[in-house]
Amino acid sequence: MLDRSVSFIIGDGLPFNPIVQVIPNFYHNRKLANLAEYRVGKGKLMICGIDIQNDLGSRPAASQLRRSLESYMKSPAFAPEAALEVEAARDLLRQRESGPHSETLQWLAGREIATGREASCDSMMNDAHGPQKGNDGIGSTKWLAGDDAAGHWWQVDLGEVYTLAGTKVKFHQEGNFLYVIQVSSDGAEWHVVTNQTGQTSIEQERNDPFEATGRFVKIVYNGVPAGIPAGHYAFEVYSR
Ligand SMILES: [Ca+2]
Repeated sequence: MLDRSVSFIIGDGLPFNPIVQVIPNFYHNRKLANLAEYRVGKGKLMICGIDIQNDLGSRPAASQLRRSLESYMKSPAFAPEAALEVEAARDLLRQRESGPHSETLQWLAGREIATGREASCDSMMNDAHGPQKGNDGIGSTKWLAGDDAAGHWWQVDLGEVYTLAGTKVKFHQEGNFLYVIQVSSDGAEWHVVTNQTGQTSIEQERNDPFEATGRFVKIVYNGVPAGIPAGHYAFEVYSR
């Protein structure tokens, strides 16, 4: 459900007691909520950043959440304690349209365009862990570099130039992988769109939203945990 959600930044000075709080990453420590309730004037407001509108037939959890929320809001139990001024409530809802500021994961709802495309790399452990395993759409297969040196890269050719919204990588294990994501239109001139060389996360999956146009997308593993080769199960690229 959270893949199809947006988070609201609850600004300083506003009451913060959300029903669903989102824990941001280490570097963007902000108060985020996916679900929160407020009194606004004489009314009551439920703010939901999770998609409980679309494709409910194939998303039973979202469908159930909607039903539960609706029944909760009709019940006397729906009595928000925290109050918001009308203007503050408006600002909160406006964020959704303001793009990058809202740490939105909306881009993940875009089209995934890298699976099955031609992949290459500068190093691989063996044929069973070749570059194509990194974007074959199969969760159990992985690309692995041939050794545990830093600096190995993997890239995908999307076939044509796209407007890109972000990437999602699932490393072959948890660990503090340091990486840079680069984009190129011609495979020769590269632009850095995401720089994660200073981060401390050990999460196995990382989402990196960015705005760029390009045909080739490359991940360079600038740092790997001791004794662990670069590599990933999946590298996804999303277009707008
Ligand atoms: Ca795979």
